[in-house]
Amino acid sequence: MALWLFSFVSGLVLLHFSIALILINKEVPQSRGMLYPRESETREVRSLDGIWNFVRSDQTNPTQGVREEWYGKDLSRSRPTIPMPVPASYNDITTDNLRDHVGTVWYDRKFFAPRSWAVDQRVWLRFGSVHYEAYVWVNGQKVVKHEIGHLPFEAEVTHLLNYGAENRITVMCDNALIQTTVPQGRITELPNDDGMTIVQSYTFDFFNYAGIHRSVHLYTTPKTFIEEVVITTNLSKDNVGGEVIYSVKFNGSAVNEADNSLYVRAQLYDREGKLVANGTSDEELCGSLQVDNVNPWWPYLMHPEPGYLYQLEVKLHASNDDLLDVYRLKVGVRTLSWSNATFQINGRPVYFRGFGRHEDADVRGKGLDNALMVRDFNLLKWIGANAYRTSHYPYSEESMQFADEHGIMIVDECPSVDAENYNQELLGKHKSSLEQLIHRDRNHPSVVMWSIANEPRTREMNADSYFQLVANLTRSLDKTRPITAAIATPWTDDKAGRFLDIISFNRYNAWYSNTGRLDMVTKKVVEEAVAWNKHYNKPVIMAEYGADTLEGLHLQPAYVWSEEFQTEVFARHFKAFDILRKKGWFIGEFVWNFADFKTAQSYTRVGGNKKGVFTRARQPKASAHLLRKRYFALARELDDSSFPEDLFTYIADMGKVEENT
Ligand code: GCB
Repeated sequence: MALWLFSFVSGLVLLHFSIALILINKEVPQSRGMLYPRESETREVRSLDGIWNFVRSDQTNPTQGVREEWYGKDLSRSRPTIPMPVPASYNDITTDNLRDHVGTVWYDRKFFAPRSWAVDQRVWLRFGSVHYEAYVWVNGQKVVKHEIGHLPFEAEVTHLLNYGAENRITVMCDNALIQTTVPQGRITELPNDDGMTIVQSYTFDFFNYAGIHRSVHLYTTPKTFIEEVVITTNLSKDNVGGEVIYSVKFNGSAVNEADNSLYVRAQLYDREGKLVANGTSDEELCGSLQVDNVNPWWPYLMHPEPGYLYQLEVKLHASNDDLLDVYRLKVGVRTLSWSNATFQINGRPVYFRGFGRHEDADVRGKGLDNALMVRDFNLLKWIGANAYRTSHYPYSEESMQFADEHGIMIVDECPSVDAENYNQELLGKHKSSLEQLIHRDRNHPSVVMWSIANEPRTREMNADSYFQLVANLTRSLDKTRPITAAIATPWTDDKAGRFLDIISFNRYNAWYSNTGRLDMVTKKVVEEAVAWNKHYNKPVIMAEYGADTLEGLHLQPAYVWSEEFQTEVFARHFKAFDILRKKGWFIGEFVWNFADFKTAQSYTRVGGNKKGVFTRARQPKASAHLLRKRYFALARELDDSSFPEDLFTYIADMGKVEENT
């Protein structure tokens, strides 16, 4: 149960934090299983998405439902329920103040488990993500608890289901953030017109949307099944020969007890479905496949055929050759390498042209929305971006698969944002969030870097030992990708950069500093990037820059909040980036933000953060057209790609831009 609930119930002070002087490196729990649910000849997948029943607890009595065992019967028998879509944030669905509810809410729904599932199978219940903390019951029995949003979790429910009959699933979700959650927040009790009330606050700049954010699935596996598949890939120097190295774990006893010698047959198919490599594993269920004339995975615009994916078919066999389980996944063959000046993919230097983003939309909040996801990828490609950072938490698995398919590189960020008051409990959860993230995303070719935090307070006491431990864990889990963090602390005070491979910095010249002064951007950006590079001798990325912009507001000469101002701010940065690119170690530019997004209420935010290049409804502001020209110009200069036909508007013969060669 969330710590704050206990504090609440026992009448202790709600504000909980501890300051540990010495941070100890404790083991984090290891994730298991959680392969993305996919059908195969041995597996069935059933979606539980739809309209669920929903109840909010009284803010002053958040544990009432647990004490009164609301999970023991239909929720509607304890409280009047309202309909609630899954997946979606619950906050913006109703017309009352559910938006600002703090504490627990409850969901339930019924489903049938077919009779056929009773025989020789295992059944798993999997959540793509629930924010922030989830407690799950099936038919009144406790199934699983998971803390930290934006990450999947699952549990076996074989023994809890009524087969050929109706079942009930109940979820309690708690959105409270305190000083030991990731991210951190505070709960305070404040006087209001009716007495006292509970208020949630946080320093990070996006709305703390909550609920069942991603799909809920039931899926079956055989009794003995493929539990994990880990892929790494290699390329020969000339990029002609490829290697896919796999390692498989199974769960369950072998078919007969004496039979411990299971094996895996791995087959690799190209895009046309042609078998290009196959092999049999060793006793450890590991092996490698050699691919001649390989099609490497390339980022968008770096190659005429970006995002090339093979399909790997993994078949688990008993020693008598019986087929036990089949799982298929997409594989991109690529290599990454980095030095103190460059970042390379398949031996070619990469320059990132990207965005910081949010999972955020009208009505559904942070709920998975396929229409929005496809639209966003269309816009990313229209604008010529080749990368984005999953600021400030892991994005949906579906979007990671899409990034693989479309050749969009991902800087994969864990949910730590604005970390402060470093303490042992926070460290444990922060490390666990990275462990879960890497476990989930390690096989995606699109993931090219781990971001271990956004804007941690890295001048604070303990920041050095804290980030050393976080970086060490990340490296121990994955040596194939570099580590970064988006830092806003001035380089003079920063204590975390030395543990990173790539320095990313966030800075808002002409916005938060020297507001409105377009003449105070270029030099400052150059000076700061140079200082970071000198200080740490590592490649540098500008991970955030931008300006809030109200769509349709036009002011000439440029004035803050106008479309002219955003465009000018970008152009002044582009100039700095071009000076920096010549230095050899400046490897990328990420605009803040892809689209406007919702934040907590504040007098600095008009309906949310408006630094989007696109509106919240995903329409371009003036800056989008400028950015598009820049990103395609960079792609042409660096990656030899050609301009889209509609990049420049015809003006007159003299104004016509040089023909696309
Ligand atoms: C930042 C944060 C981001 C904010 C942005 C802003 O530095 O990383 O979460 O939204 O600034 O617009 O203030």
